[in-house]
Amino acid sequence: MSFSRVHVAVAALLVAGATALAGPAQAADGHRALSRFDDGSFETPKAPANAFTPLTAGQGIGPWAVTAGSVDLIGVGFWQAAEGDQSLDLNGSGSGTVAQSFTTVPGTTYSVSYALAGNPGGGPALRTGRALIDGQNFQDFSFDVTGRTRNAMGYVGRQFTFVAQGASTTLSFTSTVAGAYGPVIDNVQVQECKPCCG
Ligand SMILES: [Ca+2]
Repeated sequence: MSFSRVHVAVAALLVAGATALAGPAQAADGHRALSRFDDGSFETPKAPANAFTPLTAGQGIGPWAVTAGSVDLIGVGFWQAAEGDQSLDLNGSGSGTVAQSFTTVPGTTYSVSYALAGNPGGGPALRTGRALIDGQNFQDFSFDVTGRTRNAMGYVGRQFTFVAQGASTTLSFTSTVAGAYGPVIDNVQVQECKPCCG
């Protein structure tokens, strides 16, 4: 009987010890786990085929949030996507902004790349916008839709780098053109630079 009790007590101590060992390892990380950058291709949720879902500030697009104005999530078949089926018009009824926060390692350099085009349906030829990191402007972009169609969007690649300041970084894309025809983005990728990138 007494042996059995000791045995149970030792087992309990071992479990407690294992928990204590696991605890400091997690705490030493210094921050709670945040999500990784995700769905830069705007594939979720699904917008209706051959149409689009209008979204306004306060609404989400999977891991993205619409943080200002309005945008349109473009469904499969409405126009060419750069990757997958869907893409994002940064203008809904007017200019809009989307943002996503994700885990970063402070002091580490990251590369952001994305595909850029413009809504060819109307409006001024030049579609302009900005990519921001933690609210700071990191890249102005523009796209001329002259000669472009829904079946020939003419996506171009854009890229920039940033050094993470904190354990979480917020990437935003905002339109700086008025009206309902905005810059179109797709295939946003964030990658840690090892050891450097261009
Ligand atoms: Ca896509």
